[in-house]
Amino acid sequence: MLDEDGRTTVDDTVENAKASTMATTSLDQPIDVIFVDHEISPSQARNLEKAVGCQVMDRTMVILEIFHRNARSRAAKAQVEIARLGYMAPRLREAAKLAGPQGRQRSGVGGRGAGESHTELDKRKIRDRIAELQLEITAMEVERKTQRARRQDRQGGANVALVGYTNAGKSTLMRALTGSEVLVANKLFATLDTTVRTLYPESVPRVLVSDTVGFIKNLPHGLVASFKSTLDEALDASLLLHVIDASDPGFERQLEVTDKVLEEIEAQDIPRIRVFNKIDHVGDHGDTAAQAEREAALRDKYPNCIVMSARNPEDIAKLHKAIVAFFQRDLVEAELFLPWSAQQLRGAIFATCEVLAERAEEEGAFFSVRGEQAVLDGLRGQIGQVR
Ligand SMILES: Nc1nc2c(ncn2[C@@H]2O[C@H](COP(=O)(O)OP(=O)(O)O)[C@@H](O)[C@H]2O)c(=O)[nH]1
Ligand SMILES: [Mg+2]
Repeated sequence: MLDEDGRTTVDDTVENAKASTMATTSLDQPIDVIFVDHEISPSQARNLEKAVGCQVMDRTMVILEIFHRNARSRAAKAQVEIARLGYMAPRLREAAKLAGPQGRQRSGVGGRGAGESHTELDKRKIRDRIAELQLEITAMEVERKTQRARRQDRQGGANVALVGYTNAGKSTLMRALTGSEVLVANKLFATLDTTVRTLYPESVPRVLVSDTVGFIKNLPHGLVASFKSTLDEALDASLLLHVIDASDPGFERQLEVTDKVLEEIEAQDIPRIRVFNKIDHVGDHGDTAAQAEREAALRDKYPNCIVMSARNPEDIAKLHKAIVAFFQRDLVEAELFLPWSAQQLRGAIFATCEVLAERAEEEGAFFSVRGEQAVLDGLRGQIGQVR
């Protein structure tokens, strides 16, 4: 097949696509979209779409879509929009070119200046919008730095973010750590974003876990900025779980890339636990000797790391424990006395502290608890007032 400029293009892809269309059609399952794991030119995409009769998405577009779904902060959203506009601009031109002089597609809004084609107008609009977004981002960056400093001062919020290469097992761990049944059951009512959930079983303090978009190799150049901005939430975490696929032959390189990006987004000072996942997948299936060897090497090289398999419930429990231990490192143990007249505060004690033991006496109940110093002081104050 030739594209508009007469160059040979995606012959094989089209033939394969046609073949797969037919194969799938015979199964009575129409194809909605074809993904091409490569960057393709706008004209290639058009030609492919014409040939196979369904939507075609290339690698960049799929990645953009993922970023779009993962962008949470205003800055991240703006950054992703810039990348999308940059991606769209040449494609609008292409659409207009292919539609021909009469059948120009209406792809913009608003009136058109004298002698200006829709495409030129769209191009100008896109440029203006990008400039506008860029200004917004600069302003937001300043604001963000202040907010972050304030958040760190407050020290509040036990947040842990899962970061690492794509396919390392982040989402699997996220589900395991937060309880998938709970998830499904809660979905309709969940006010939290789909990628932020509570650590389950719940702990004191309550820990929020967030999944992040995975790192990938061959990230298209134009997407670097938006990728980094989708990692914003990692910046707000007080603990990072850096998940690494220990069974991937290239895991050390992936680990370095992740470390480097974390440094670039200024997350290098956030406490971090390295989680070497998929240990069950090292060597041939069930080759426990190879697994033990890899585990020993990892422990040697990365002190304090966790070596595990997301498929092993005991390992998940261990990881859960390590997370809770991290957030409980500043907790103090104390004894609270709650007179019978102040029993309405019982719920508050259970909600804010870990209750180690409870003992009833004549005048009231004694609680052995573990909690944050400030919380304990607050409870004592409240009890004192009721008395
Ligand atoms: N064998 C094995 N496979 C795993 C493990 N953890 C995750 N996987 C698989 O690895 C693939 C990628 O996992 P996913 O959680 O989507 O990775 P993410 O891209 O980091 O979110 C999935 O097919 C998982 O089932 C593990 O500990 N052992
Ligand atoms: Mg994932």
